[in-house]
Amino acid sequence: MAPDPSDEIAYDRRRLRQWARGRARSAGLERRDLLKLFAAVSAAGPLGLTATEAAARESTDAASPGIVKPLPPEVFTVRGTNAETNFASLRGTGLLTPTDHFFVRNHTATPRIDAADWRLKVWGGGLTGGPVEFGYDELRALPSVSRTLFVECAGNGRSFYTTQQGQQVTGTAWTLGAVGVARWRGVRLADVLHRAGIGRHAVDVLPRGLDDEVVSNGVNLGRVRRPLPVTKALDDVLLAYEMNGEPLPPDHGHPVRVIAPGWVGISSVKWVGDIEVSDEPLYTPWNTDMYRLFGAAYPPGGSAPLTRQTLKSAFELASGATLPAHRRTVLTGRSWSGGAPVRRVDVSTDAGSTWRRARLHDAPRRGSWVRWSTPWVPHERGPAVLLARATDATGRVQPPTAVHNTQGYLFDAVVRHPVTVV
Ligand SMILES: Nc1nc2c(c(=O)[nH]1)N[C@H]1C(S)=C(S)[C@@H](COP(=O)(O)O)O[C@H]1N2
Ligand SMILES: [Mo]
Repeated sequence: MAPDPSDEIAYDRRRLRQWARGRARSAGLERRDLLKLFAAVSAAGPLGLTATEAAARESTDAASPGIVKPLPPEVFTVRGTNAETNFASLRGTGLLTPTDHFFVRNHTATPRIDAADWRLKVWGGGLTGGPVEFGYDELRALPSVSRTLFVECAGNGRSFYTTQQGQQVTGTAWTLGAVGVARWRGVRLADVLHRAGIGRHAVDVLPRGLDDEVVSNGVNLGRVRRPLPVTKALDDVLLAYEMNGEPLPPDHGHPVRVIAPGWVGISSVKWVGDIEVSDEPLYTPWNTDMYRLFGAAYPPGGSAPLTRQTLKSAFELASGATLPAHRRTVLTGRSWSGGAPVRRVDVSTDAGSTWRRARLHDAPRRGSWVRWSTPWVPHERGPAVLLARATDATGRVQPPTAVHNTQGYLFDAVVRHPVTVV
């Protein structure tokens, strides 16, 4: 269960007051930088911090987004420093997203890290003793676990707030391809934390990436880092070193990344270099100004920090695809959720007037997606709108519209997929 948002807001205000009095740490941000940032935030409106993404976009030349793997245009749409998977390219690829099709979301650029030189340092006041280091081979010698899980950006589907609901949002204009499912192998973060001597007084666990520091509006936000509550960290989080049976590739966190099942992608810190275990709540830009919901439907201080991803569906078909009239087409797609597993998917080929149940090709499973299909013989030539609507095991159904938030996170509405019958 997410904590009560009002508690979170009170907590943040308290932290900011403490911090302003110099009593609380700002988790690596210089005080004068934060002041500069707050000034920029107020000048830019309520959400200046998403300028991180804007800055990343501006400073990027499309030909070199800082991603190592090839980005063929049939597979990826490059968006600044990021690459979105084209859903049409997943048709026929199996349950797991092939690694060469897996989306990449980088705040800066993929670093090249040699596993032989890599060390993981676990440190902080939430340990019963001093810092403990692990090398790559030591980590690989610990008991391993393998799990099939998606990683999905909190902003996946963001562009539909604008194109479908006419609302303004900030951030990378993803369609639905900022998600992928892989088989991750690694060690339980809990095992590492226990070996490092985590104490009963630990509150937050803060993994930090080894990629470059993020600079936004001239303010150095430091390295990508977002605290996990100790309950999540000790529950099901992995430190993964393999993806789909191979060592993690550079773009996805080589040599080791965090995988936080079901949670917003930012929780799954790549290229992890150190983990602070704290005996007090930690504050970073990634759990305060970013990755919370702000807007008319939310309290002035924003929602609680985001945890789970929401319910979504996508067709494995290009937007605006042409389909032959009077011929049988098999429509395919995938649905997924960070909450209860998807139990049912309904498809409409007439913009929502009638629906039929799609056939599921996978058993509903938590933290993964289900593939589905339904045949269609279109008879009328011209434009048509396809819809896919998932229902999860608790009976939750994708709504017709998503509740707006200014940074465009967690879009959960049914997406209108235009096609042309020829
Ligand atoms: N160190 C580091 N970790 C990171 C990021 C980053 O830029 N740096 N991006 C995060 C975000 S916002 C997402 S959505 C996922 C994307 O993982 P992928 O690139 O392997 O698909 O990684 C997360 N972990
Ligand atoms: Mo993300």
